[in-house]
Amino acid sequence: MARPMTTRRPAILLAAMLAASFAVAGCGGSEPLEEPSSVLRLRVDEYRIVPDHARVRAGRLKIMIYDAGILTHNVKVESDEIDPEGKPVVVGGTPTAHPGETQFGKVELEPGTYRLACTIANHDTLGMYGKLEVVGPASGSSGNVGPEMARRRRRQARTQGAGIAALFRRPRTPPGGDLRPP
Ligand SMILES: [Cu+2]
Repeated sequence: MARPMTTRRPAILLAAMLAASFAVAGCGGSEPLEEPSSVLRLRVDEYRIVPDHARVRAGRLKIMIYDAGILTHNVKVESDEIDPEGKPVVVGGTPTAHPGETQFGKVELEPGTYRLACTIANHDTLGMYGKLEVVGPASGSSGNVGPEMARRRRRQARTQGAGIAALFRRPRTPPGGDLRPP
């Protein structure tokens, strides 16, 4: 009762999920799905994320994927930042969904353009990716998004290595710029 967001009602959610996927089934592809709520509902199969273009508001976003395929899939959110190994920085996403399963992920997003991708095997290169536009005020105006984003980034840095931490500490250093610490 006190935490309605964490209460799982699979049957209702699945129904909503199916309704959402039917609603967007006829879309051409270039027109983004507008999600006024803070829940982004996606359907995944081989090898697609449907819709493959969505627009959401900045802040907390819950990502819900329904695996309508015959293989396991996930959806990760990649920023346009690149880590020292040349790979995109993953800012969040869902755990792996098995066929017929629904999975959830939570992510804090600042305005910008992000990439959605399934990171299982070579699904991404087989076409399993999409575009996520995040619009709205920057995190500074909301008060609590900034610190949460910072916490998330610190956690991510710990798991991905010191190189990432350095990247986040000096996000505006131009390529080829002075990389020595102050
Ligand atoms: Cu996949």
